[in-house]
Amino acid sequence: GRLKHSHIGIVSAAFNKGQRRNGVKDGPTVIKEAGLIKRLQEFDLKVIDYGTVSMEKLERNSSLQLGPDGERHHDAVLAYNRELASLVRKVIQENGLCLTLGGDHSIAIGTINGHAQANPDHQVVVLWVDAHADINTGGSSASGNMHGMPVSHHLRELAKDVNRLPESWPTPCMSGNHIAYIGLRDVEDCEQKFLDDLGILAFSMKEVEKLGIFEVINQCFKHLQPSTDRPLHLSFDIDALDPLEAPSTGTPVRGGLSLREGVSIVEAVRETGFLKAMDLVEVNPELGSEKDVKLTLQATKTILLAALAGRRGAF
Ligand code: 5AB
Ligand code: MN
Ligand code: MN
Ligand code: MN
Repeated sequence: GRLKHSHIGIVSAAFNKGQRRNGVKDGPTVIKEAGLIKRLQEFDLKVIDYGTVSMEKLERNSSLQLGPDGERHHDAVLAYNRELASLVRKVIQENGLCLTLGGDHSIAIGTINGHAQANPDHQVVVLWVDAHADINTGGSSASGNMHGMPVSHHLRELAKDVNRLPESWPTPCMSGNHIAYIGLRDVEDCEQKFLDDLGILAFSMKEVEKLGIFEVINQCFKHLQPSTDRPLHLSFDIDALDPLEAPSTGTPVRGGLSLREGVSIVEAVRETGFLKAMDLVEVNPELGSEKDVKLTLQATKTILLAALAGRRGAF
């Protein structure tokens, strides 16, 4: 049945090797220091902090290993995500809902895989809220940064284009009709071709502007059909929001979602009753001024409070 979200497990994915800026690994710490857990507890949520999946084990071998198609830190990114996936699986099994704080967006390789592991008999469906499509393969990517590639790792249709660990991890767990996007405005030509060829439902800022945010949200849910048999995964990249709302992020793109539109999306996600995993990624407290960081953390907390407690209001 519908989840009441009375229990939430939080995982900190302090990871930065999916892109080139160090500070994004401190996202989980600053979000938690901003009082997230206490605030959620005030709304009668049972919150368990599962701690941090750290990069330390990987750091011994931190030399830049390129994957077969030039993916930067390829094996480190996948090894980290394999460990993250096990924890996310456990947290979903124990609490029914896992919030993962990133870290860069490559951590969605692990969180979605872990979500699928926790629901082996069901089809996980994904709502991806982002300025970017993050569907590059090693071969299509110009940057080599794996935070631009997590989606391709999960798609059966792109299976042969993705380079995996020797044990062939991660196994693809969904098809193009199991993901929908909101907020896109910086999509590369190769990525647009993947979206078109796979018939993926994607609402760019242009469609948000034209249709309005509620029509966009409704069409996403009509398509994804979240249910007991189709648990919902929300992957929220803070750069989906306009940089005026959330400036402290590595790849800001102007002309984004207002905070109000972001809140409307996550409120609707919560109201489905089928949210089982959420990622909040790409907050980088080393970027911008003190004021920028503060704004970004306020926006992040507003999104999380609305998504998990169904509340608006000041922190
Ligand atoms: B993010 C770009 N498409 O592949 C690439 O922030 C940007 O997780 C990726 O959405 C942005 O490098 C990744 C140019
Ligand atoms: Mn992005
Ligand atoms: Mn992203
Ligand atoms: Mn980014």
